Amino acid sequence: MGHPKTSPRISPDIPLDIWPLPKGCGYELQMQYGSIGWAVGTTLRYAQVVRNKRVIASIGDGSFRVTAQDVSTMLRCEQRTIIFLINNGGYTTEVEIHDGPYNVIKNWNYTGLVDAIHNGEGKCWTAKVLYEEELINAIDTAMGAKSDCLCFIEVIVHKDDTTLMFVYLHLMSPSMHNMKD
Ligand SMILES: Cc1ncc(C[n+]2csc(CCOP(=O)(O)OP(=O)(O)O)c2C)c(N)n1
Ligand SMILES: [Mg+2]
Repeated sequence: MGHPKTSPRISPDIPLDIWPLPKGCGYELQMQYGSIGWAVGTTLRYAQVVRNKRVIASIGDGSFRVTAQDVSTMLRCEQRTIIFLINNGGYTTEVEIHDGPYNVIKNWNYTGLVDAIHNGEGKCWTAKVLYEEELINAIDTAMGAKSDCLCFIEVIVHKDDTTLMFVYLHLMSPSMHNMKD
């Protein structure tokens, strides 16, 4: 969220090219800060500032596990955030830059972890999805029947599933993949 005394930024009239957002919809990107683990704490704070809105967060498995305990405070504060946990089994961004065995991380049951944090106190709903139809159903539920809950949707994707930006990066700089220590 940047400086703690500032409010979340409001997106400009011309939204991001890659993620067209409705006018007036704020957003924050981890790329500005460059540290994994940032997104969970940021989501907590953001939701606390914009109580009249619903925050949607998309967080990688490697990043989420660094600061996962903040979900506990989100529940205590009765936040209704929707978190998409992108589980691709490791540090795919790092794989694209410099591959190595250290980019594979021990897989967790992320929905199970959030269920354990929930522990029956507060309003929380979790789902683990593998297919597009399941994802669509989960979004419908999060926006409908569970709109009063913190919704945590773990999306299982292929380990090489990455952003278009990295595809471009590859095309422009194929030598990146051949870097040696
Ligand atoms: C504190 C910190 N440690 C290490 C890194 C290096 N790093 C950049 S991206 C990344 C992997 C993030 O993994 P994940 O959140 O699962 O996202 P994915 O790349 O798999 O989509 C790492 C370790 C970092 N940016 N910040
Ligand atoms: Mg990952």
